[in-house]
Amino acid sequence: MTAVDLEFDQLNSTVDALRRSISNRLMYGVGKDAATARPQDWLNAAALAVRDRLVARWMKTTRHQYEQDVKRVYYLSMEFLIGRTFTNALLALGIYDQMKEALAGLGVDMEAAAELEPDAALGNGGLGRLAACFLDSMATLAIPGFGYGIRYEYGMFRQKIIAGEQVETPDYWLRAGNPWEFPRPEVQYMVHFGGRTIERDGHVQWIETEHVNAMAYDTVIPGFATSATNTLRLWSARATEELDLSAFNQGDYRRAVEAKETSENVSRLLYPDDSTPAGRELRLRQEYFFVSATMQDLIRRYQRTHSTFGRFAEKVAIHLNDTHPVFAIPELMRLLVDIHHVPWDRAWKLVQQVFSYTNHTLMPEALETWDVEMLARLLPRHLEIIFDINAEFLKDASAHFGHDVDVIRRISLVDEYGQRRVRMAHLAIVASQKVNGVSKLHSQLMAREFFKDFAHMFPARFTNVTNGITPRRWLAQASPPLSALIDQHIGTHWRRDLFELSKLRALKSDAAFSSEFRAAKRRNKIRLAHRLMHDTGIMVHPDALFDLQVKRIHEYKRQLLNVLHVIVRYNRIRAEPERDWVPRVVIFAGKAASAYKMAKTVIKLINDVGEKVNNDPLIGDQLKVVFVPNYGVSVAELVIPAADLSEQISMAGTEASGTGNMKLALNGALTVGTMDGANIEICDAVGRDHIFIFGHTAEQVDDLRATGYRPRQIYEENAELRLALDQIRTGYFSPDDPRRFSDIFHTLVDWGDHYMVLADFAAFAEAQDAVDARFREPRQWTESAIENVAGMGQFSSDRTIAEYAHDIWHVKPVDVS
Ligand code: 26V
Repeated sequence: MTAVDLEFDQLNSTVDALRRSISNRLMYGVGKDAATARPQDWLNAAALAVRDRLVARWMKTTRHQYEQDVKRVYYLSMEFLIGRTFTNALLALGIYDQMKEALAGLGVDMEAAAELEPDAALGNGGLGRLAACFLDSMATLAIPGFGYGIRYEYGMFRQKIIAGEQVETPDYWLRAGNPWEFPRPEVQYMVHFGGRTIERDGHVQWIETEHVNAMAYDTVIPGFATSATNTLRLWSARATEELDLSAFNQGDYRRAVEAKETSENVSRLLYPDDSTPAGRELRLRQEYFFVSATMQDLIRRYQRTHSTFGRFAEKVAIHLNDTHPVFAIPELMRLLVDIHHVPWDRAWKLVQQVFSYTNHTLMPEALETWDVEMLARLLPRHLEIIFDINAEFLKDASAHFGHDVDVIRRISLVDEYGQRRVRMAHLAIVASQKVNGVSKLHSQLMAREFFKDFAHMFPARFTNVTNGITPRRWLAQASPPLSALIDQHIGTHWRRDLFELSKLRALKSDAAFSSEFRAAKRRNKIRLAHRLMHDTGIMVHPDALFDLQVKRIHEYKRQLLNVLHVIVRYNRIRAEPERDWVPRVVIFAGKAASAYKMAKTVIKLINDVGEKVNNDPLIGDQLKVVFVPNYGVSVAELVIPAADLSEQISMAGTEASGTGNMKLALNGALTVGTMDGANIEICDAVGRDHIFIFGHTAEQVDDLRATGYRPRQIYEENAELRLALDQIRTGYFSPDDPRRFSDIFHTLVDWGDHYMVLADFAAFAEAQDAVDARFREPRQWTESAIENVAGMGQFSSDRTIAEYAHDIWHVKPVDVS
């Protein structure tokens, strides 16, 4: 590479310099002047001024990575739930106050402008947000990590609540442009579909395919307080010229344009469903589209500095965020064997050295499989490769297990029962050098139950890496009052070393600190109360206990358990309105997959119960029920810092980890939770006295199921619960449509109560009574809250990424000095 020495402005970040940059960017970047600029234009100009300051670091990091010929991590994920970038980038650069002042000098209120930035909502929930926290941590730790995914034009749908029901509207998040991305039209790869395979000169060729180009868009990922800066590369579908021309030459212009549109659909929208594999061809195309481009890109990058594949495994680690990117495995095999003519055995060895896989859910309905017939039609070469991998694997398995047909049938990559399907998790496990779960319990269940045959064959492959969250976004950015208080007492270094928070333990009985801690929480509660008033018209009192359950709406997460308790509480208050109740605001937020009827009914039930409770003059401020619409990263940043209580009440054994549980505890909320996912580790970290644990453990759930679970008996024997369920069944909350919720009743009482809501109800109600008792003692409550914050060190995604880097990827930080 030859290069001239460029002369460009070295940008400093004094208030004056920033003001000048913003003015320049407004004029020359956005094309407006102060007279015509709308708030959105100011935001874009300011964002470009920030971006300019990141770019020099970005170039430098890339150059260092190249010069040091570092091993790189490719983090493949269908979802990256980044949220907003502006404030995050300001904090990473340490120029928040300067920018605020510079904008104020230009007559712009920065915080108001920041609210105009749309969320990059390119994900459904936990898995996507985890990927975003990981990008933040990889950059902060200077790990040479690339995120790879899809640049969906439509992200997660926007949720409106109309007459208590979820209404989905499309989220065209790119409407006002995206100042954080760089289009790279020069980086395009062709991705093929369909066709057939032939053998020629001893090599397989995949011919007569249709194709689409994948074009790269790069987003800068700044590390916090470091010049290390990484890249998130997202692919967008572009019609290939061949495709345009073939129809055009035949004189059919309209068909040519239509074909172009159709081929570009592949990156159009995010599948808004995390509950079932939407058995859709387009989803399969998406998965293959982005991994094919990614594998081509990483081979090209490797080949820039290496002439053979001899050092491939020393320089490349590829991580599969769940099974969605698993086609990367046969695709890399295809590229190595068919295109680069690496012998099969050697290619397979390389593949097994570079891949690793994280499982994020054991819910059987979410484990991906693909119909063999569809694969034969869309990806015929990949199906052959998968069959070949399977044949060899089953040979090894027979050797390992003896000829036990049951085991062989269970572990085969192909489910032969009924319509043949490829099991993507099995392919991921067979091809990966490490496979991990996301909490201790989840990893145990994986190795001992769900994938036990694999764990028997490859014991060293299975491991645990408990999830984490970035403290930059989830404390520093989301809660300015609490961050400032912590800074005053223990300094600012906790942002990079979250274990520093343990120093707060020494202050837990300090009366002055406790009262400032309470004041910080109160400010966050007031901020939320204002927004609730504005958005929902519901007035809540900031001295009430703010009780949050915020997450995707799903039966296994048991929002219904929470609602049942709300109803019981309501009945109790109505029976004795004069008693001295602990006032509560029960806040729900979350989206339901659009096809998930039961989840949508649960949203309606929450709103109907809220309608009744909130308007009952007997109740007043003792109880409020609020559903906050459109849960996503930005809403989370608003509501989480305002929580007193965190509901983590999934049936034990179903929530792989949870990360909202960590965000809430980090913000000083006490958890009421089951022994599930990372709750168990949170319990260990904060101490049994500072968390409200209830309900059946995973083992007890199994036992109960084995001995015969009878929900109707619980219904009959618990009078308070029976009343609540009867109210649901008979239309007490839905007088306009008394049978609206009868399916909810029957699901719980008559149809098996699959998630054992009734089995845990009594224990849950008891735990809630203990919550009330503790909340009556503000000093004790605050002590527990401080213990929670102090115990969160291990839940930083920096710790998580350090473990991946050391134990799984074997990568080291790049030296950026
Ligand atoms: C599945 C599918 C199927 C096809 C349609 C689109 C789609 C999108 C996502 C999923 C799987 C979602 C799995 C997931 O989000 N798991 C969550 O991962 C978190 C991070 O590890 C973890 O904390 C949560 O417990 C787990 O539910």
